[in-house]
Amino acid sequence: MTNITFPNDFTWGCATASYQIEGAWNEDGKGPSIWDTFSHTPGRVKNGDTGDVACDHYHRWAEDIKLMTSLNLQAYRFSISWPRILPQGRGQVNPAGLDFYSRLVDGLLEAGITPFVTLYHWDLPQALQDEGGWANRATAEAFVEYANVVSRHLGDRVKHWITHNEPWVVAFLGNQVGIHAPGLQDWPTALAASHHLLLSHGWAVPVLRENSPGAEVGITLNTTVAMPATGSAVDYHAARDVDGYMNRWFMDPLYGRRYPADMVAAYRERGYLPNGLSFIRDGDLEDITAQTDFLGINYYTRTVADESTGSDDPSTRRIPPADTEVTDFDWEVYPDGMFEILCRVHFDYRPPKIYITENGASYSDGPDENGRVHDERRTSFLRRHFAAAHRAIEAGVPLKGYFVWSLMDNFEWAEGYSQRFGIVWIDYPTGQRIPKDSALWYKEVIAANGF
Ligand code: IFM
Repeated sequence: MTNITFPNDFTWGCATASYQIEGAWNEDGKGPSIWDTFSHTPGRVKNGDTGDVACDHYHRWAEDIKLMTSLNLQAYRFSISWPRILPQGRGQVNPAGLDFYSRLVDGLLEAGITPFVTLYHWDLPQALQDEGGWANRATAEAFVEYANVVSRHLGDRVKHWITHNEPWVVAFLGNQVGIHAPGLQDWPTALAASHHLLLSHGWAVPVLRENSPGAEVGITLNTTVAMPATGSAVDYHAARDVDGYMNRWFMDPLYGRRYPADMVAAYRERGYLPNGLSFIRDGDLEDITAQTDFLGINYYTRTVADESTGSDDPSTRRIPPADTEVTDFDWEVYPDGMFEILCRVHFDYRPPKIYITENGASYSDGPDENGRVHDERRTSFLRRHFAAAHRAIEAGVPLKGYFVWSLMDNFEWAEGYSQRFGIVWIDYPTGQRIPKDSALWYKEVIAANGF
């Protein structure tokens, strides 16, 4: 393979999320989140795992900054726990919560690591879920209050803000498929939630700009590359349906195209919109298109769609292609999809900048007798995805940075601790951190700005 060098201003980082690493679920005035409730409900999470302790990052954050420094990280993407700041979702502020993130931000800046802050990575205050969660328009208003409190406090030092992480997951895995908190299975609820998530993003953008002068503001979407399983017309339509469900339903309104007409028609026909689009009020679609500085793309795998499930529900249309390389999560390894999604987003929607805000893989390799973790499969995965991203840059995509998911093994939602995405191994009983071989390789990539 020839040498690959990234542009001089390219940013290399790692990403995490509050509920997945912090622990301290009920300390220092934090209120309960929907993930506390969900994980404490028997049968919801594999092995009964919870985020109560997780990686104990809440107490080990200083050690974790040293770890990042040792790996040459230039940027760190983390999320803020809303119920640590506003235990009831709105109203009374918890100063201890703000202080925690303030110390973290100061520590990062002292270490020369740029903080990228995600406001919402799924841990909604339970008090807001009790009032209807994201299906309730008032939750979007509460989000703006939360964004205001956080950015007034950190906006002098944080200059990269991400409003939401993966609103598709929040709306649909949480409210339609039901495998994530709050665990509902109701299409109308999920569709209303998706709208209020986007609306809250649009409303928060000007607030963040006001409180954080000169900051870059964006949103992160999980993306897939949807392909038909065969050349048949029905599989073509299945793939288009998956693309509409996961990609276009979010990207189109964000970039001023309103909700995709084919999906609105399909959802009406299937009875998912019994009250039509009544959750959209005058001005909402304009508000959602608030000008952003970047789009965050999370890319993991493609979706090969087929019609044989016989279902109208796009969430059931993924078939794992036979004989392909998969991760330990059974997700197909498809690096070309990185190139394809980056080019598609750039040429179709033209965000001013793009960051890969997540990419990585779950492999379970653990320490050998010498305490080393030889995760060659992860290194190979990353190398191929970095190369695909580089190809996209050469094709003209304004890709400005790459965040590996994840800095460390952590709580993988409904899968608990059974899936390990980290480039750093976590020994959960002791909390010990061991950089895997992929982390040591990544450190060299960052030093060389390529490989
Ligand atoms: O762990 C998650 C993360 O929270 C959001 N994006 C996908 C990752 C892997 O499933």
